[in-house]
Amino acid sequence: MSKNKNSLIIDTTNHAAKGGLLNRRLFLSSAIATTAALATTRAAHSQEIVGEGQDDWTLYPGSDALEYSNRSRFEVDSVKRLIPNDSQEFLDLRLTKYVARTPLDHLLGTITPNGLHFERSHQGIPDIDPDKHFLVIHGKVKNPLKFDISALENYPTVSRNYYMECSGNSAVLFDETPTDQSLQEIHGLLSGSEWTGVLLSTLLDECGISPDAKWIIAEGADNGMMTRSIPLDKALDDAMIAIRQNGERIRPSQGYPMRLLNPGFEGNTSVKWLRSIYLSDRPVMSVQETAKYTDMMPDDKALQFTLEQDVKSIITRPSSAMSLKKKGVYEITGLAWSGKGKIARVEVSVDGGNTWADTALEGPIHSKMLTRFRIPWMWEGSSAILQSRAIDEFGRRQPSRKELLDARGTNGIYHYHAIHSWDVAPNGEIKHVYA
Ligand SMILES: Nc1nc2c(c(=O)[nH]1)N[C@H]1C(S)=C(S)[C@@H](COP(=O)(O)O)O[C@H]1N2
Ligand SMILES: [Mo]
Repeated sequence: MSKNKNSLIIDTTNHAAKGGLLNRRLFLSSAIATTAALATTRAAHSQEIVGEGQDDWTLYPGSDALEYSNRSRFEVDSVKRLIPNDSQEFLDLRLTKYVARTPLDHLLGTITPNGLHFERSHQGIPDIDPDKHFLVIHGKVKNPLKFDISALENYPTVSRNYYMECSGNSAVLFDETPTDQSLQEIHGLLSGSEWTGVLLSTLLDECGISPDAKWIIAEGADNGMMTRSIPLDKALDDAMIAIRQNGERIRPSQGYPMRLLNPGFEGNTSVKWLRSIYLSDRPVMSVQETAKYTDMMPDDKALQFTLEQDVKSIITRPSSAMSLKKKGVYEITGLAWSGKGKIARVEVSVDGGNTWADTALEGPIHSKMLTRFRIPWMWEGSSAILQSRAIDEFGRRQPSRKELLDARGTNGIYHYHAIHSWDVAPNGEIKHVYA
């Protein structure tokens, strides 16, 4: 047995990269669980926990069951942030001013609780009676059909884990000066769920697709009638009409009673409160795919229909929402995702990108879903720059900020997916920087 328990950490064979990054398997081994240094960041000894000064909840009977249960009243910090936008553009377009962001720093695992799913509803959330709502599939089909919610539930359903990300997520990072916004404000237009519904291919099969159909045009039943054109290939691949999210009926803010879900595509294409799918030989060129949601290039031309999202990752802990109180071993953890498929690898650097170490990925790894990565880090109390970079199963690698801006310039606002940097100061404070 080891004479000095700390030797395990200090032993250079366990160092995976410069700056104190340790082998990703260390947390899994029982050896590290007994390591003294860990006590600095892990729970105190159990006798101290059961000690005096605690209210004794065993003395009184608890409250009774509810028909629909709530989370603990102490969970006040884990809330969406409503970030108002009062700009003239928003007023002119009658856009609702709030964009609600997921508290990524409060979450572990990969599923976002329904009440914390990020939310963007351009013209507000309609109050739809499911008995009066239906979906029509028409246009270039042999057999136009109409489906209400109970008809949909009679088809074979699938349940799959997918992330959803607004293409405007992280857009503030196109700015020249680094923002002082938090993790939630910068990256919170991102969530992950188990979605249950009917594959669109099943319904299209029933309608019979005309040979000259190339696009589907999806329309919502909200005040703005959100309309997007999606290539037929996607509709026949993994697009689904989602009716449930994490087991319960999707919520009004997520498109109750049914929404289109295009896994791995920019969030805007997943039309909520879906009421019509029209098959066409061409895209409809709606405002959402001409004036909006196009990628401005440095030469002032714009790329259109850049629907599939790229590979991306972010460190959620430690992050701007906290500061490191003392030296010791911390777990660096975060999320990685790719609009094309599965995450193959995530690396972390704590020295500003000079050296990188492989992280442990938590399985099962789902295609087009958030994947959690983690790696232990021995923080010695000096300044550090924390970064993560993801690679997907097709070898697509997350670019540096410089690589992204060299290719795309700074005229755009969508699809920012470069490596993100957190600066850790010697006093333990954490803020966003460009590195
Ligand atoms: N009908 C309709 N669908 C919509 C929207 C909308 O305003 N109306 N917003 C879109 C945008 S911009 C995004 S990012 C996603 C957000 O989905 P969520 O609110 O469920 O997170 O829905 C998309 N679908
Ligand atoms: Mo969006």
